[in-house]
Amino acid sequence: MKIKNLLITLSAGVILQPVYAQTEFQMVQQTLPNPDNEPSEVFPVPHPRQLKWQETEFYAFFHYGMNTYTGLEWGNGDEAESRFAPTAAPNPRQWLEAAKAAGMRGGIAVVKHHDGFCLWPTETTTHNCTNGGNDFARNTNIPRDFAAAARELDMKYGFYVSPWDRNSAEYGKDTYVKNVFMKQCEELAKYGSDQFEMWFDGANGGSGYYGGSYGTREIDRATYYDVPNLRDYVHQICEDCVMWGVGGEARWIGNEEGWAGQTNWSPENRGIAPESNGMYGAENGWFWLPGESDAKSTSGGWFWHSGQTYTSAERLFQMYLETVGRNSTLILNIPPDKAGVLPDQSVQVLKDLGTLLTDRLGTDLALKATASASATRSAGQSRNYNASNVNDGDKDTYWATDDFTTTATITLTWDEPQVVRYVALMEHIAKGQRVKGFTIETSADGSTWTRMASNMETTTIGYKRIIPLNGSTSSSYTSSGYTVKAIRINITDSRACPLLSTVSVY
Ligand code: FUL
Repeated sequence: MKIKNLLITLSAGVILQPVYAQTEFQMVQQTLPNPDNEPSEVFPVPHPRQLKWQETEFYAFFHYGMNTYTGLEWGNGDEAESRFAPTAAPNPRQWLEAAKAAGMRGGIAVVKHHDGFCLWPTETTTHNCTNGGNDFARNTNIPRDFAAAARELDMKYGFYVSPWDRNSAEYGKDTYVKNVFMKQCEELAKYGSDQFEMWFDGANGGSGYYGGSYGTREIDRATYYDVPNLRDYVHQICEDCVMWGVGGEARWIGNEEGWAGQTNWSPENRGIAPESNGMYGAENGWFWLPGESDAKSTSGGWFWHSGQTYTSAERLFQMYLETVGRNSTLILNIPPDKAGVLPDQSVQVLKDLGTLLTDRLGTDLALKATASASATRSAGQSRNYNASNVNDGDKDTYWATDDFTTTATITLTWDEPQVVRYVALMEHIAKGQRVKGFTIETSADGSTWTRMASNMETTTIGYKRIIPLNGSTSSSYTSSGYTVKAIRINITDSRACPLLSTVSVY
């Protein structure tokens, strides 16, 4: 009986007729709890913005600013604004074009280094380019021009803004964070809501000019920059912008030589809060804190210096294998010179690198192979987990095994023998990083197998792992390669059922 009917009946004072209990039927649509039989997540998992960020893989770092003109690496903060005097209008489009030719998908421009000099007309300080030494300086606006060029070239972009400010009189006080640093980040965020990364260096050497009161100012990096609010502040404007380093959404790989650990987990525990550095990550880490490797392509520092020499394309290719090929991103520094352009030698090296990448990792032979697996997860209503998902050219489909099946093999077979040198594997990391051990074998006849690269640590995969089949990242390209009919990947250990989105062969 409905309560309402009962009340009416009682309030009438008389029961006129028997009231029968009403049974109310409700249509319940029965849904299976997991109609697609999707594997559960293994935590921690990436935030969607971290996933998009990871796909940028390889991008440029452009250290340009006051130091380009003073020859320093860490300006003291007392440099007169007039010393910033480009000999031509700085040309971020030229920087990004060269980066694109190298196979990079984006770039980060340094717009404020530790000396506090800002390369945009900021309201937070007079120590900026509008007070520079000539008209080229006064008309400089790197965030504006860099963002515009990136969009034109279909590249991702972001900015390096140094938290440490050796020029500001406020540095070390709360007022600096509130009125200077946060505001600078906000100004920069407004140059484009489509930014992919903001770079917050952890360096704080203490000493500086600090508005004329030379001295040392220590801060507690874990709390001083009010990182939780900073993150919210920027994400309100730039939803997909990963806050690097001090920002706590991606970690420094722990060296500046361009290599990550062969075993490299994206889960990590906070080290020196709120950042964490590490070549290897932590299998049971609490946070998704993927690694980024920052490396130089020139001798002598991050900024341009006369007489600098250029790292060879071959060595840069090795760095690529040891970073992007080891579940890290690579941010490669290319410093613009006093004219605000990349020198010809830099442009040439980048072009050569692009050619190496295209020649060696540009044609995926797996796309014409047939994939099979020793175990395959049962399909759901609208998706399957077949082996063929690893070579269908679709990053969102993946091969999986049933829950609790943590070892399995996946085999690619060709009708005709292929000459191969590299295998690249990708996990479907949206559901967590899982694989802990694997081996790769090749077969010339489809029945006898030879283990490849057995000298390498074939442990983690993560977003991407590239294995040179000859076991060497430094002389990975052997002109003869290996002639094979089939390649077999054995997953030997995994935190939960393995999910592979892609197997590529080059
Ligand atoms: C370091 C800084 O101190 C260097 O000057 C440079 O910007 C590098 C990328 O990060 O920690």
